[in-house]
Order: sequence, then structure tokens, then C-alpha cells
Amino acid sequence: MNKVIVSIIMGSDSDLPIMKEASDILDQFKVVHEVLVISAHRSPAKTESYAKTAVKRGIKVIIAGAGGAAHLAGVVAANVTIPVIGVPIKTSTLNGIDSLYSIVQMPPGVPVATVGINAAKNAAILAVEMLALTDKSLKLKIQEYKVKMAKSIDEKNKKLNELGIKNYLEQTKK
Ligand code: RP5
Repeated sequence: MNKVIVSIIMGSDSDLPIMKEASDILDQFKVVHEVLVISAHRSPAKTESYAKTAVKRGIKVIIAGAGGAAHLAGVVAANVTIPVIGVPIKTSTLNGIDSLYSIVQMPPGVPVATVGINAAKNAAILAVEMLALTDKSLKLKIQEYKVKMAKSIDEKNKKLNELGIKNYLEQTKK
């Protein structure tokens, strides 16, 4: 079995529907990863031991999702020397602005690469790009991914030109 190189962690299982999107992208790129629920507030000792052993276990990038007073990514980043990507989870009370500010406003010296609210997919793509710096096959895969994305925009323009705005909107239900 291949070694786990990316760790996806989250503050609660309620974050899982969003964080699954990161796991799906890593599966797509065949990046071996683990998925764990670890709470900075509800299981602080576990959070500390997880962070202190992550590098030794061979983890190269950590993706950490949390909502509200979202301290998980920051606490983990304080204990590791590898990149930590934070995913602010949308909350029902403050729409995830609380999560975003909690994760992004780290003190100088302890960075967390923060993506948009609920942007777990982008967190995984960023992790793949980091790994691709030293992995040629992943670099090729990410290049192919971008080419495919650009092609899908070309196809949309072609369709828009053919159908006109009204029919395009009807067909695509936007
Ligand atoms: C955070 O509190 C978690 O990351 C989650 O987004 C939020 C709410 O947790 P639950 O009450 O749904 O377990 O720590």
C-alpha cells in the first residue's frame, strides 16, 4: 500500500460533506490521503499529538477544515513544518465569515494558506500543486486538468454563440 502523504482533518463530522470534496479531488489525482475528525477545542490533546507526529508519519501537506471559532488549522500549523491549507466552513450564524477570519488572520511566522469559504476542492488542488513541485507525474496531471478546464470554457462560448443568451439560459437552467 502506498504511503499517506496528505492529511485531511476537520473539527467535526458536520464538516464532512464539504471536506469530502477535497478527498474526491485527491482520489481523482490518485494522491494517497487520510481523513480524520480532530477538534482543537473538543479533543485538544489528540490535536497536539496528531500535529506533533504528522511530519514523522510522512505527511507532506495538511488540509484542515473548521467552522466558527476555527482554530484547528492554526493550532496544527503552530506544531508542524509542512504547509497547512485552511478551509473555512460556512456557518449558519455568520455565514462562515467567522471561520474565514479565524483561519486567515494568523500571526506573522505561523502561516495558514487559506482558501475560500467551503472551498475544499480548491484546497485539494492547491495541495496537488504543492506536491507537483517534486513529482513529475502529478505535474503532468495538473497540466492536463487545466487544459481540460480551459476546453470546457471554450465549449461554453461555442454553445452561447450558437444558442444566444435566452436559449442558453433555458438549456443550462442558470
Ligand atoms: C467546529 O465547530 C467544527 O469544525 C464545526 O464546523 C463547528 C460545529 O461543530 P458541530 O457542533 O457541528 O460538531 O469546531
